[in-house]
Amino acid sequence: MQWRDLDKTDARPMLDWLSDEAVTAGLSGSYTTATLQDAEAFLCQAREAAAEVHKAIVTDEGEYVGMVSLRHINEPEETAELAIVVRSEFFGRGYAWFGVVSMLKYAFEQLDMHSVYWCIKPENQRAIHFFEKHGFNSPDSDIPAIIKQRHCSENDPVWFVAIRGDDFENKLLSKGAVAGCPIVRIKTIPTVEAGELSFFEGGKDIPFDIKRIYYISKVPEGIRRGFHAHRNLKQLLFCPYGKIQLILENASVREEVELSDPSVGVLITEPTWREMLWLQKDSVLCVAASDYYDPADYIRDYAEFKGYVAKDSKQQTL
Ligand code: T46
Repeated sequence: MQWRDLDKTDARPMLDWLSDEAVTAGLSGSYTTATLQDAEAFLCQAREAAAEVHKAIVTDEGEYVGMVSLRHINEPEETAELAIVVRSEFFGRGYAWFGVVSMLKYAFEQLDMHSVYWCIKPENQRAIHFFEKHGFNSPDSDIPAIIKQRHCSENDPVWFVAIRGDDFENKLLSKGAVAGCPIVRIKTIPTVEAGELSFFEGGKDIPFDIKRIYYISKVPEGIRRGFHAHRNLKQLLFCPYGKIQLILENASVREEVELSDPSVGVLITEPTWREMLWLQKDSVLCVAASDYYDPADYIRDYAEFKGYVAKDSKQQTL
């Protein structure tokens, strides 16, 4: 996934989301009557607007996915407002997160902003859940009056903020666990101007002896794998190259984490449903496992998994 400046050829795919209720229902303003000329006029204006930055989010193949913007860039106050929109066929594939992270980095690193704000209509639960899941929130009282004022016609918007210096990419990592699976730092030794070396030792750095190592490579972007749990197998998963989203579910929660740092891994030692989404082509998923390959250890049926972990957690509470 990539971003680039807006281009006039974006008008047609833009019209796609402008006429898509699944996207526009969550936005303020009415777009149902927008025409190709409106989209072209917007692109023309957006490229020239002062105090605004707009970027197109595109696939590695160059297909237009959506748009991310910084508006009301206030240099003296070092504040700006963020907006993002993604075509519905790209929902749940990591593009929104990519757009948000890229634009926040741009705001803090290139434009020297201090705070970036955005608000979501309360009925847009999908977007609210998305930002909360990534660790963002903000009490209403933290929002500067001038920014709130611009949204006074909206009913009780839910506010979010990112502050310069926030480790927003790793907010979830700082939680320490995903669906009960610990997120672990893998020992890593930097060598001056020659990269870094990471290592872990079975039984010492991870709570099991390693009987098997496997890795998954050459996966195109957007592909999902996994969709199973293990009864007994314990594993450490890490991504030495690229970016992979790991979706984990235990008896009570379903959570996700992005693996992109070679010195971060996720330890799965309890029966946990897993799905892996390749956010970047050619990313590599490496796994150190506590046992030899055994097809009988897999639970590949989701309903069976839910029954299996429900029984397990009932036993633990008895
Ligand atoms: C897991 C996630 C993270 C073997 O023959 N030996 C092996 O050690 C493994 C791991 C797989 N295989 C065979 C079984 C299938 O015919 O390789 C084929 C692909 O395996 P699968 O569809 O299970 O791959 P993923 O990516 O869905 O899941 C894998 C692991 O299997 C699983 O244990 O936790 O990665």
